Amino acid sequence: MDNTNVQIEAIIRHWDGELVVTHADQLSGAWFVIAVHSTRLGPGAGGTRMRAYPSLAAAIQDACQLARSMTYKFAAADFPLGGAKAVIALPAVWEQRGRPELLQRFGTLVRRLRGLYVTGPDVGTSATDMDVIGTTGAPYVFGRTAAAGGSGSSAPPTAMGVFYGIEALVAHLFGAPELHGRRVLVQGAGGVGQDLIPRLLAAGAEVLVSEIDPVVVQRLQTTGIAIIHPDQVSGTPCDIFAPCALGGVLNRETIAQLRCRGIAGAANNQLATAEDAERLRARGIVYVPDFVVNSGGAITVVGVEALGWSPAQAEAKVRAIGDTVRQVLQRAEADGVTTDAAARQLAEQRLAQAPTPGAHPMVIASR
Ligand code: PPY
Repeated sequence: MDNTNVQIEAIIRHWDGELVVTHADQLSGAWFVIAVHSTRLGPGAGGTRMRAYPSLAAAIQDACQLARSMTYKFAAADFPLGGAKAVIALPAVWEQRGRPELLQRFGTLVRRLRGLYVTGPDVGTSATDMDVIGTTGAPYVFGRTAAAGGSGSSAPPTAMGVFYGIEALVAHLFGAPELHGRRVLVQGAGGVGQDLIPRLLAAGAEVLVSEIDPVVVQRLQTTGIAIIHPDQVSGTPCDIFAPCALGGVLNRETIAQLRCRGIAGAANNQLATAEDAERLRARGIVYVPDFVVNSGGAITVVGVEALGWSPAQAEAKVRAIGDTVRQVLQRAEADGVTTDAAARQLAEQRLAQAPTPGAHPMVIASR
């Protein structure tokens, strides 16, 4: 058997999830990968990430790891969904022109799973893309635009949850939640980052931003916000570091360089390895687990679109993320464990009380 098969076998065998669906999209050369990690608390839910990967194995690995985080995210938020994730792994050469048809073919695959997996936006997909996926994938598609009957982008409620999480972190570190005069470094001014920045500024924080897209950097420069070169992020002194770009940013090298007191941001899978939680603790840096603080978007769009939440109810649930952060930080301190371990313990307690995988009725559907 060649090396690729060995890799794929190892990834799936060593993963603790329930199911991986792979589909070769012949017309585009893309792969569709849907990883359902857990259906203990409800249907597997998670956004669709769309980008190029070096290999199919890398795409499967990303989907599996992100799906596991979704399980913990919904469990920590006490929300009735399981964890899953989809990846549309684009070929190296690809025509944007074929995007709508590609998304529609992906939607067909989602619908054929009959609610075992429900989707939403992630890195590389937007509310507009959800509209297109929804033409074939409804009712298993969340986060469509308001015009298409959805609740719109999940970025603003995600940013709101991260903001409450930062306030709780600041209160834990400094004794009061006020952000006035606190220096916050936001890595990534994409969907969530660009919504978080004005919230932080309005609260009186000093905001530094790092961004790799030159077009976005140019736009930020006109606002007068301090721009940090992407290579300088870990070494820049700040009170709070808010990773809002891609995962893996907290690793052996960056943790050694960090000059922040605490970390809370929206990116999924910020820790490169499980040991990095201990490395942060050893350095006295308080890390708010990503899956605790970045659930605002997912719970809002599904809460509003499937559970009939009012905007006020959704806001209250997002505000409660701050309470969960406080609880996790206190528990970690009291038990002398990492914040990551404390948060996982909280999520695992909820999972342990739930029925066995597959026992849950698959009834989540968007309006
Ligand atoms: C995430 O929070 O990382 C998501 O994947 C977002 C999401 C998940 C499920 C439905 C809508 C949005």
